[in-house]
Amino acid sequence: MNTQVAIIGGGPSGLLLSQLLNRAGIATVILERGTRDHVLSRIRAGILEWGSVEMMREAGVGARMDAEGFPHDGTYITDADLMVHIDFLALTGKRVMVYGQTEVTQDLYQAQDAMGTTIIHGVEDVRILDLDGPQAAVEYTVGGERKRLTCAYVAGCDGFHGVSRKTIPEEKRQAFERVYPFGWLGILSRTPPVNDELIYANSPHGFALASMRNENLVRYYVQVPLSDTVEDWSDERFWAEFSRRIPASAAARLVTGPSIEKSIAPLRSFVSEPLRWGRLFLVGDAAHIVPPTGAKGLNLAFSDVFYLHQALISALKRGDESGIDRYSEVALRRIWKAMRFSWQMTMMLHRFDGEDNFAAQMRRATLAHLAESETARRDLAENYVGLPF
Ligand code: FAS
Ligand code: PHB
Repeated sequence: MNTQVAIIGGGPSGLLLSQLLNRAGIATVILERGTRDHVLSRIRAGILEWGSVEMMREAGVGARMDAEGFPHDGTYITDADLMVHIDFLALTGKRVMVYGQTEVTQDLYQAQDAMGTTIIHGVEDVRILDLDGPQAAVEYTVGGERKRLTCAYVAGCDGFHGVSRKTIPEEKRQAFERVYPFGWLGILSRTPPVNDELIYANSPHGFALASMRNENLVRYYVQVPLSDTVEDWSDERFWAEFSRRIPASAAARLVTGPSIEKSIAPLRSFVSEPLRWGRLFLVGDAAHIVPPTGAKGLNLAFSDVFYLHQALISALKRGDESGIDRYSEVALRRIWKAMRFSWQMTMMLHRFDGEDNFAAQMRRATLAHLAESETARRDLAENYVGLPF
């Protein structure tokens, strides 16, 4: 089989890239390890930067997002009972959209089906070959049969545990990493949100985040030690811990209920350079991971897609390879700024086991400055809503 762009991974980055390329008349094949149900069962991101919103609309998949998503003009950063409102709209003229990654992925799959693009699920043992030849090749097994797909370019959209990054020789890759000594325990519950906007809560007991999916479905998180498992956390224990970490005024409004999903995600900052190796281009979590404190993971994947789809269209439609030659350098410039913001938000809002009283004071002083300085609030706001592409 032959195509123009082989896309490894049918998550949000692979799907959006395929959608944008096919709308430009470029043929793709997506090779996805999991079933569609498995991909859609994962509960992940909840916030879209406005640049991501505009990409969804440009890709022709913004209708349900615009109908069912919730534009948010701000968020709260709290320290015990100190509540600092970050007014995105007043400070930057931009807002964000509350619309879950599950819905984004669902919308993209639906649009891809409508276009009749080729998505092959259940692939195993993917190998990426001939990256320095006149055309690349991808070999894979599906239904017990070994297959070979030739293509002009390969997009590695297969996430942190995928095969694409490891296809680049280890001695040619440089990794940058920070692993945090805690995770986030997240729940979904069919209850009304405790607040109209998100609350990022710092407290002496640790971090909590009050997010949402709609007016009767919340997504709440608490920071937990890496040694904890979901089994250690009954709903009762979660609600008690969550309510003592958010401000008392919010806790007084908290409506609790049974969790319908509960999971623990580890936190890490990670970047692998370069993003290109011959005819292979790394995209999204295949190249980088951010702690979810800055709501950047999904948005950074879309940022890579923004640059790569334009570069591939130029190369394949006009023979202009300048975009693909600069993809790694240009995408990494924005990746590192989001990496910094996500790290800074994580350091500002989490308690580290064994930290001394000076560290706790630095956190409190940072939040106190945020409360008093419009400049500090504008810096946070412009990073949160998304820096320009
Ligand atoms: P994905 O990992 O989503 O997709 C990669 C796809 O490739 C998967 O479908 C996988 O099955 C497939 N694949 C893997 N190996 C393959 C192979 N060898 N062959 C074929 N296919 C293969 N971001 C936020 O902004 N906010 C959050 O709250 C948040 N929470 C998260 C919680 C968890 C537990 C995780 C893991 C991530 C979270 N993220 C969050 C980040 C997340 O949203 C990612 O940034 C986003 O899924 C990135 O999308 P992709 O790059 O498409 O990678
Ligand atoms: C979520 O709703 O899942 C969410 C929102 C904001 C974050 C992280 C996760 O920073």
